[in-house]
Amino acid sequence: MITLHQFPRAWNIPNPSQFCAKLETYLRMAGIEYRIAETLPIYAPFGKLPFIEDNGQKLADSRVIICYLQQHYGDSLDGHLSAEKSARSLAWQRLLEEHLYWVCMYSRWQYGAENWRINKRAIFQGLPQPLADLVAARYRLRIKGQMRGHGIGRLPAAQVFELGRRDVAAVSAALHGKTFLLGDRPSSVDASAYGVLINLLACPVTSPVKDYALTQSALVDYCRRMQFRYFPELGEPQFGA
Ligand SMILES: N[C@@H](CCC(=O)N[C@@H](CS)C(=O)NCC(=O)O)C(=O)O
Repeated sequence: MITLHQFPRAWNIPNPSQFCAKLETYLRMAGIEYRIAETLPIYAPFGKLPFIEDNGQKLADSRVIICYLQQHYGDSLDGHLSAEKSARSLAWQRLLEEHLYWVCMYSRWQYGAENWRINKRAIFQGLPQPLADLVAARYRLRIKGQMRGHGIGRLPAAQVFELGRRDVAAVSAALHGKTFLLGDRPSSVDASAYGVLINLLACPVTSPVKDYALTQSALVDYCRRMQFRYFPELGEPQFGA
């Protein structure tokens, strides 16, 4: 059976990591059996979570893992997509994972002492003190360095959140009147969308982009729908701070 290595759960959502939440959602959407091993990125092949082990082989990066799963376990989710819908799927995935993701990271790791405290407690919950604080401080420097490298970490907060607000408005408009991001049937991009959006809406930090997202009923309803369908044991997501 596949072993999914990821952060421990937190906040009544699948995972405090957008990519771990995405991959576990994908596994459930595709009906693939797995077991969970809780860990930290230091133990991952490329220093990032999630990764999986299957038949003695370790695979990292949710995009690479999903391609592998599609090849080895069948592609029940994206087989019906037209070329045009597949192109849209890729574009949405990039917006969510390569841009809106970083806006959310900024609000957790760089924006406000209370947000950082909440984030730190969830991510490093498995470590004893004072190790947890030491490791968290090192990781915070590392993630801030990544955000500077991306560019978003160099901008004033107001600009970061305005950029994020535009992403959120775009996804909200695309979801309007639809059950899933590409229409009436679920596809793999819904795993990305739910992984990122549930971490924006139901992570108990505060930010202007989250305040805006909470006004978008299409997003709130979508996250609620996805959680009830794929993670019923978690119950109602706790939206808000
Ligand atoms: N492209 C990767 C991104 C994974 C990723 O960025 N994971 C974060 C957690 S959300 C991580 O482990 N970061 C630790 C680090 O960069 O040191 C994927 O799709 O899996």
